[in-house]
Amino acid sequence: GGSRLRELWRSASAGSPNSAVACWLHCADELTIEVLAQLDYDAYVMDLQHGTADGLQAIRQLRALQAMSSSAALVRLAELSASEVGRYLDAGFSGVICPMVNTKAQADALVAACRYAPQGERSWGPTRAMLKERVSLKGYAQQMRDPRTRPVTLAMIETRQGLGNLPDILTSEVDGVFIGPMDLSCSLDEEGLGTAGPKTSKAIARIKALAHRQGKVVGIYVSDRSSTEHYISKGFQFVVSAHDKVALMAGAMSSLPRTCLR
Ligand code: 3PY
Ligand code: MG
Repeated sequence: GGSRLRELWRSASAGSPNSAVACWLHCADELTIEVLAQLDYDAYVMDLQHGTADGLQAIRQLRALQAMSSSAALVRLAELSASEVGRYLDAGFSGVICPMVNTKAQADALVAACRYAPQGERSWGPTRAMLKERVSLKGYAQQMRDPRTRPVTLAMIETRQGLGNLPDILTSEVDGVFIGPMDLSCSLDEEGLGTAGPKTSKAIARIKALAHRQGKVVGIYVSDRSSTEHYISKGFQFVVSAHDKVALMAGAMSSLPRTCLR
């Protein structure tokens, strides 16, 4: 799972940033993820902030994915909550994306929630994760300490405050930052939502430059091929390119008889 992302990132070189291409799930449904699993994205993200799944359903989707695929399964949390982080890691998710990380203290709390003492504050109880990995208690504890196999942590930078505190946030031990262009453009009071506006695109370039200077992974959320290719070519290592909801609509529209096109 998560180690697949880390291997990809580790094998990156100057000419080849080895970007992970990810698929985002808004729909709380197992079949949807089973269909999209066929395309073998590097990672699948279950969105507990804006999707329709609750925690139990996200775990059902995780099982469905893992039955068909060895891709990384991540959750986008509804909010920064150590108990939620623990619950999803215990279920076998290999990483977490935390929305609205605005301060270094929040980034530190995210990392602490993913690590056992003395490095962090995660409570012991990897109920399903251990079964999935087929490891002993000791083996699991080792995996969680090993920088190659421990959970992937991505802090979302999507507010003016997060942008202002970015140099500080980047001194935390998160693996990287993940840009939410919708909230970021809102927060910057941009004319239109998304990546295109001048303030937002400048902010995106700044986030990337600062994060890469600090040796962190940078990710971004887009939803079309040209933006995906653009950010891959710019060296972004985690690009969300597909969404179940968008894909479903595009697929249906592609077969709609012309007489029904509005
Ligand atoms: C944003 O663009 O604000 C996101 O959180 C992506 O879902
Ligand atoms: Mg957002």
